[in-house]
Parts: sequence; structure tokens; C-alpha cells
Amino acid sequence: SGDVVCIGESMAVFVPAREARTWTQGVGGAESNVACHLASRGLRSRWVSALGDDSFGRTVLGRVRASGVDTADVHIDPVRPTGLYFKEPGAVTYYRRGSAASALGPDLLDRISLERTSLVHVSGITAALSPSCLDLLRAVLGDRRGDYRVSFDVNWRPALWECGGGPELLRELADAADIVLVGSDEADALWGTDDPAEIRKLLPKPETLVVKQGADGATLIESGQRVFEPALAVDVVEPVGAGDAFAAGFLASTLDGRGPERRLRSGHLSAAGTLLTHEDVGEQLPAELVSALLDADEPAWR
Ligand code: KDG
Repeated sequence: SGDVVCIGESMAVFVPAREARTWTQGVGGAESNVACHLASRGLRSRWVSALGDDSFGRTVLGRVRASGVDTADVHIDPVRPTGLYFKEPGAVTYYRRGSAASALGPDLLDRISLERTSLVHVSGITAALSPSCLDLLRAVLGDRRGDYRVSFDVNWRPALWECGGGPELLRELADAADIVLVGSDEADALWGTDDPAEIRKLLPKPETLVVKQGADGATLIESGQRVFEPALAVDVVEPVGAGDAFAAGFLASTLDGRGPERRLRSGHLSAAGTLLTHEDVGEQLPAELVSALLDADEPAWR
């Protein structure tokens, strides 16, 4: 199968260092997080974006590349800066207006090749970054340049939608995707319900719908079938990034042709590593261990 292309902004992330007035710098961005997890699962993944010609951009690029992701299509903008975000307990602050990635637009699709791509992964964050980024998302979903599926993680970030309009746009974009991933709380904000069957009625077009139900588990609705798979019990350190990890695990096993339960289990296995760290991506289980746990019978994998 072909590669997976993840399109979206990544930023330098700052997390307060314990008991000191300093910050630890990391890397975050929903789509590059997914690309890193996919690479750790042994898939060929490409991250397509733009960064500033600054030290933050170089750190982001270096880290994503070191995770085994193809970054050849990341544009270095000579003028606009790399976006930043600060992650404090209970509060996320973005400094990303006018960033390099916010200047991306549909012309990006003329610069990259999607001929050997099986899946393009995008998220609702991009829709909030700028009008040109919204146009890019619409083009990815509507103007297909190859025989690939598009997965869309809703990623409802209220802080990015202060001007309003988020839920309507995100509903429109979700409806044009093949695979939709959404958290229960996000579904509530968009469709006024967190019941997977009700969401499905309001979102009939996508082939695959996954509703992430937090610590309980996740539900997959596909081809008239509904499957629930409980999550792993973990002592959560910090949840940011777990949705991306889940998406990558689910998508990796989907591309591997696994059955519904195993695809959800694969998502939970990826998410567990991220839930245990302050990092956006965090430690990942070795690919061989993941595949052994995926093959295991219930309840040995827990
Ligand atoms: O899913 C985690 C992301 O939210 C985080 O990496 C930052 O991309 C980010 C965003 O825009 O919120």
C-alpha cells in the first residue's frame, strides 16, 4: 500500500518545568503527532506543512524527521514564524496567528504528489487557522487528486474559534471525509449528542465513524455494524495528544486490514503511551509488542 500523508500545523510546545520558572520545549501538532505514531508502527508517513525559518521551526522539523517521518514536503517560510503553544495544567495558549502554516492554501496540492498515497489525514484544527487553510481542507476533501481515503479528526479546539462558526464548518468537513474520528464531548458540541447511533444519523456519508468515549473506550460504526471496545485502564498524567495517538493506531490497523475490534484496540494501545507522559507524542510501544498484543485473545492484551 502507499504512504499516509498528514497535513497540518505543528508548533514548538512549552510545558512548565517542575518547580522552576523555566519551560521545557517540545513539539506538538495534531497531524505531525499522527505521522510520528504511524512511522513508529512501521508505516510510511509523510508530514506536509510549513514552518518559519527560525530555531523553533528547526527543532520541530528535526524531531518529526527523527521519528522516521518523511518531511521533504515541509515548506520553510522565509518571512512568517513557527507557531508556539504553551501547555499549562488546564490551559492551553496559542501564539500562532500569522504563522507560516496559517499561510498554507489549496495551491499546496499542486506542489505535492499524492499518487502513491493510500490515506490523507487532516483535522478540524486547520479549518480554524485562516481562510486559505480552510480552503486547503475543502480541497483535500473535495478535489481528490488520487485514489486515497481521507480521515478527518474533528479536533474541536474552542480557543481557535473565538469568532464563531466552528461547529457548522466542522460538520460540513466531516461529512466530506471517508473516516471520521470524534470525541464524545466534541460530538456534543457539533451535533448536540454523544450517542454514536444518533451522530451516525446526522453524519450518514462517511464510510467509517469512530466515537472516542474517553476512559470508557471507543465505538466504531461502519457498514451497518456497531462495535465497542473498552480502553486500557491507565493512570493519566496528561491527556493532550492521546487523540492523535488513538487515531494513528486505529488508522495503522485499518490499513493493515484488521477487524473492527482490533482496529479500536490498536488505537487504545497507542493512546496509552501518550496518556502516561507530558509530551504530545511520548513513549511508544515497540511495533512487535503492539502486534503481539493485537493478536492476543481477550483478555490477555489488557
Ligand atoms: O491533539 C494535540 C494537539 O491539540 C496539540 O498537539 C496541539 O495541534 C495542536 C493544536 O492545534 O491544538
